[in-house]
Amino acid sequence: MAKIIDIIQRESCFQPGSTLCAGCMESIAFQNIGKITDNGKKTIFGLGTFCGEVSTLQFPNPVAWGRGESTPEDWTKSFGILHHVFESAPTITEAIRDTVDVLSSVGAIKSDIQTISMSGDGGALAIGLRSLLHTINRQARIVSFVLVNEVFANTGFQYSPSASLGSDTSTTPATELHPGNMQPPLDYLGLAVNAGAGLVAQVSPAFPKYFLKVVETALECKGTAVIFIPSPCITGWKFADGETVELARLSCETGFFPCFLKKKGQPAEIKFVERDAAKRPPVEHFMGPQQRFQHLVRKNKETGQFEVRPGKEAVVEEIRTWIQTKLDALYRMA
Ligand SMILES: Cc1ncc(C[n+]2csc(CCOP(=O)(O)OP(=O)(O)O)c2C)c(N)n1
Ligand code: SF4
Repeated sequence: MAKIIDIIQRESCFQPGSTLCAGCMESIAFQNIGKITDNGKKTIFGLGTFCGEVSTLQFPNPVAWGRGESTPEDWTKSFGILHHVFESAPTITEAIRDTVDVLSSVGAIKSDIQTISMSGDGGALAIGLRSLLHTINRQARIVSFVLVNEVFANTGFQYSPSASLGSDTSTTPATELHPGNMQPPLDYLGLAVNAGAGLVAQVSPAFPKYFLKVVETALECKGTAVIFIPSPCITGWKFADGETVELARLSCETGFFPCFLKKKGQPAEIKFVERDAAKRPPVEHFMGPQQRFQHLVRKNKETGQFEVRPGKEAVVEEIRTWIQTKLDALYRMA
């Protein structure tokens, strides 16, 4: 594994010029992925339509992708990007992979190329779930990143299948009578494992060493590697400036988004979250700073602590049960 100190000095492929919201986790993730992939191999990305695409590729406005001044002739530094439809990033990246493999087999390409797809969770888990599952089933040698912000952000913060229980979205609004989204989130880690992925992981730049280790491992995977990146969305989740990374850390430690790694045929690894609820930070620590949960959790003016709103105990208990059930299932894979 490369050392963090060496990675920091590499060139990212994600540069100033995007219109992602200030404080968006996707920007942090892209900068990290950009540096990790600056490893002497050419990289081609296949992007679906999501915030990470519509806010970074606005031709003729500045395009945020690019590694310094490198041109396409600079084989190892430059990289390619192909934007395709919302739901098909894994499929189109698989096509790029196949093309690369054929060209390599006839000697037209001399050194290996890294092929990486990127989608939002709406693109990968709602309309594009078939694309993702079939790519896994075909064992395509790509790395597929899914940026999980729990909503269709760029089209108006509608519910997505990964939306947390109790979250207020534009299509599952929290009202006096209704506690927000009560559809249990899709078990996307289990789905990807059971579909036969070569590697399935959930990691966050909030844990940078582990993020680096997992992405480097995925780049070496012989089958499909799927990496989910929980992405606190400052505009949709409505939290204060400067809390993005802290919320990403808490999202793991409270069990909403456990860090997870499973290589095919090997036991899973669960990191930075305790199985025993009593040893985890309370869910209120993650929910409290976000307005999308303000109908369930409030700040106690006297103590300064976050607490469950009177009358909402049952909903929050359901959230705790969902987390425990999910963690138990992941630990069974360990
Ligand atoms: C077939 C199709 N349906 C709908 C759209 C409109 N659309 C573009 S992006 C998007 C939602 C993207 O959500 P997600 O993948 O979660 O990414 P995010 O915006 O949250 O980053 C939708 C509905 C589309 N481009 N194509
Ligand atoms: S809406 Fe959310 S995901 Fe989209 S750019 Fe803003 S913070 Fe990032």
